[in-house]
Amino acid sequence: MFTSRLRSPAVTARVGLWLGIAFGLCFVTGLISHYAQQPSHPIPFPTSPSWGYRLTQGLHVTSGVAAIPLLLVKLWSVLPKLFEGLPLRDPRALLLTGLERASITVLVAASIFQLATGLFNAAQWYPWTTFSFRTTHYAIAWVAIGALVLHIAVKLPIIRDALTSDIEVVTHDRATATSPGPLSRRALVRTTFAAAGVAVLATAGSTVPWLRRVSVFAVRTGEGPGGVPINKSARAARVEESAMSPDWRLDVVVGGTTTSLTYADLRAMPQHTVDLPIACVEGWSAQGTWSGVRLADVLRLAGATTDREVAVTSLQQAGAFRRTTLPANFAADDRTLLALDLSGEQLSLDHGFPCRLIAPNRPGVLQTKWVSRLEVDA
Ligand SMILES: Nc1nc2c(c(=O)[nH]1)N[C@H]1C(S)=C(S)[C@@H](COP(=O)(O)O)O[C@H]1N2
Ligand SMILES: [Mo]
Repeated sequence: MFTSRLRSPAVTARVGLWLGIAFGLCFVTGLISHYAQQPSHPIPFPTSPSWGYRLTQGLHVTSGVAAIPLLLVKLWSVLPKLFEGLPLRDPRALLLTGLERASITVLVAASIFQLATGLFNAAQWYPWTTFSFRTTHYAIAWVAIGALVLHIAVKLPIIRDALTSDIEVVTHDRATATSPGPLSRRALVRTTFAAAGVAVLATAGSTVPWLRRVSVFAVRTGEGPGGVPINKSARAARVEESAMSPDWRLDVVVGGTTTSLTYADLRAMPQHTVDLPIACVEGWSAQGTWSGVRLADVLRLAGATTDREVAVTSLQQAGAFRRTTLPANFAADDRTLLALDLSGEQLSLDHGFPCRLIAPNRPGVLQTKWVSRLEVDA
């Protein structure tokens, strides 16, 4: 069994190096995304650059997708290890081998869990109903990265050796790995990197416009009104009636005192235009030209100062994103609008009519649509 010379540490180390880089990038950008979505920030999350989250979340999803072929080939290359016998006679060696295998089991399980749940989430397929995606994906990320660091530390000597010698060198090969495979090691590694490259192109298209045509994996390639895709429709959010109602008001509650503004009131205020992206946590993003009123102007009109966080509530009655918290530095930023128009046209119902929040460097999931209420402490 397992006689192929392709299953060699020389291959494992090369693919593993790039898998490690992809995991590291994915981990760091994931931490950023998790932090950005916290309701409050001990260290303020910056509002600039406006495209920051677009970049980090695009990298997060892309590096995660690239990791899939890398992980598959890496696991394939070490498969024989699964069948190696345990050193049963030597208790010390048995303990060490046992610990190493346990840590690898944790690493493999956590990695597969992260890549699978991430992929499902990006495809907007939620087979899980019993746990929160974000909390779980975040917790297991620490498990995966901890196990990865341990794994690299244990394997460092052999990794260094394998990476500094020619790929065809057989020093670290198993004794039984003697038959040449159907392709050379170099070709196998190149094919693996090419597969990761294809996966990157196929995903990055949801963020990079000119790549859209080749992006078979990009989940939201359909153009919506104003060149911005639609995530949740007004129908799905069950707001069609309330959003179209002539009774719609924007209630601005400042320390218990409510100021109600009509749509015409908002239209009569000074209008501003900003170019800001919608950058979805699922990895797709699109730039839009938004016009409307500055959130800070609305707050001041209602007698609020702009140094407080703002609770933003949607007409939507159910769902996790109906109510979001806008940190004080976002509320004060001049680019943060209650948008009434997209691309010079009245906001479509699906993009959040009568008005939606649009702020710089903010996860798409927090760019609340169909806003009906703002609340600030006095
Ligand atoms: N009320 C409400 N606002 C919402 C959502 C929602 O489900 N309900 N989805 C959010 C998500 S996940 C994204 S990515 C953006 C997408 O905005 P768009 O549909 O206008 O592109 O809206 C956000 N605003
Ligand atoms: Mo989103």
